[in-house]
Amino acid sequence: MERYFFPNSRKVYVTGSRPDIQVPMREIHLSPTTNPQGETPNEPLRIYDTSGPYTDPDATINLEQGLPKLRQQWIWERGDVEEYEGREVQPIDNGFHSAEKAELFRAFPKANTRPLRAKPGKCVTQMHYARQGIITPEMEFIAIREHVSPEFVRQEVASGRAIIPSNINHPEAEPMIIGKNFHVKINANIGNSAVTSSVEQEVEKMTWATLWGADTIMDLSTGKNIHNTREWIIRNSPVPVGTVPIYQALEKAGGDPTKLTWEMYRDTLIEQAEQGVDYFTIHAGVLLRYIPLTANRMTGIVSRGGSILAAWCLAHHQENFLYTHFRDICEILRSYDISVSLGDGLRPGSIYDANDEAQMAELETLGELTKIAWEYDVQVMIEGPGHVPMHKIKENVDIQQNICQESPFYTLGPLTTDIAPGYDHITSAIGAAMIGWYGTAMLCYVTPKEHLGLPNKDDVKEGVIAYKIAAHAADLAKGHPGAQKRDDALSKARFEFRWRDQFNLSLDPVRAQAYHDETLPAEPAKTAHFCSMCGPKFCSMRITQDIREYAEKNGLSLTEAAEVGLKEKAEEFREKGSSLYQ
Ligand code: IRN
Ligand code: FE2
Repeated sequence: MERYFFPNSRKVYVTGSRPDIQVPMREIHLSPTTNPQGETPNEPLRIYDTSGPYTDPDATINLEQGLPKLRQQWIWERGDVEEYEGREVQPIDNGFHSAEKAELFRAFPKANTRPLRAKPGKCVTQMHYARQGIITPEMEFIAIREHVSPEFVRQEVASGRAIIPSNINHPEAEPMIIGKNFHVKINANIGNSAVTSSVEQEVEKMTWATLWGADTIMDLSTGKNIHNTREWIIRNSPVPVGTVPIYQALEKAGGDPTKLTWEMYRDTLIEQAEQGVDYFTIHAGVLLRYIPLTANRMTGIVSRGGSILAAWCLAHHQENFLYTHFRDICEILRSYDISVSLGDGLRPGSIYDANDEAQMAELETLGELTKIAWEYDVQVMIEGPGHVPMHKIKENVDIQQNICQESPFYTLGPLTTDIAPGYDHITSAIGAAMIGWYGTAMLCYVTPKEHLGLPNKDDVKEGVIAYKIAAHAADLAKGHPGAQKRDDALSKARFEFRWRDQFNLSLDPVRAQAYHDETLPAEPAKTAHFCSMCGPKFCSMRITQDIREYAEKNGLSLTEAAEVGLKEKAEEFREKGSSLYQ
């Protein structure tokens, strides 16, 4: 596979209290500042890095092997897990008749390794350990990543304010945390209809999304090859993987929601649990009595999962089986440490429907389910909208935080207007930045293809970058310690005309340089004290530097220089008399 490396960057690992805690970071190297006195070096900058071993030139990547199982030892050490037979791996029904296509969807070579689960009567969730006062290696890893103390991480997880999605069957993932007192995270959805892509392409979408900064990915594949595609993705993913299990259950029901059963769903949960899915979106708050509340909406039910469950509830005139079986679900989740992301099946799908009764009714139920999950030490986050105009965003967070007792909020955008199909990464990044600032812990990206079609590679990148901007803007506004370092380093490089450093410190160095080179491709332009935007005469930064140099040459501070300047001007005026005004 093709690998990408960021310019002037080096992968570094910070070692924790034990040698197998190796926290990855990207170190960006900068050129020195030059001035008449000589050169002053600029410290390299270390940034949070989600890209995994793919950006480490020393790491060998073999997709057939999967990534190294960095958490394996930690999981075994706790003494709470056992290996077991697991489910029989399903026969591969790839739905294709040609051998060539079948090869594209072949099973992962190591799919038959035995899965882990909690020993009888044990709970293996990070929340469980946190509540017992235990700081796990995962927590310490995160503390180093987030520049906080391990004890702080433990407290946040114990209280339910933060979650560490970390299935014991996904030991390849680098631990990360989702909670309002940590960096705002972003999720990228990948995987879709299996007809249009192969497993290699799906794996590549995952590595591509994490390269640009996705903190988690969700595999939303539908179609007949879900199991295999997911196996390839999980084995090679350095970030937690989420899914919406009702999608696969629906495949098992032949695509007919009314044929779904609890047993089908439960088996799907276990199948995915054994593969290592780190969090499940579960639409357990779509209650039968809430469905009529959507009748007068502009856009009805827009959640895929929500609509499937509404169809089932109405057809059987029974309560949502995810709700009635929620305790059974928690029993499963706690034996693998899968976090639950309580789905917003009734989220508004238009500005018109924002913050309506159906949405708020479901949220009440999600609050109730949060408490139940916590009884089982299951880690929980809450999904939120959707489409919401700016003035109605804040109350979403306030109400969620209140009803769901500060459990992490995870929102889709929200889109702040409906009028820009083709640009919904922008309409939604505006909402995402705001909602992140108000306390949302993770932002689910939206690509430019939203409402229009399946995102391609470029769309995935556009979406991830738009959301990186939103998340980082939120971190700054929240005063997250250290968040501003990168801004300051970039601004300084910009002011000092260290063009290459400006590119390299940016979220997309390739684009930054390409845009610069479009008009000034020559090498000397990389140190020139202007760019083609204002030209040499009108560069404000250059003029500012001239002012500073003028002051320095005359041995003055800027304030003194301003005073001297004023005096000179005043004298000039006096000499010329009133002639200036005639
Ligand atoms: C996030 C917040 N609200 C919804 N999401 C995401 O939307 C969810 O995590 C999943 O990735 C995607 C599709 O959800 P529905 O349409 O099945 O609800
Ligand atoms: Fe939408």
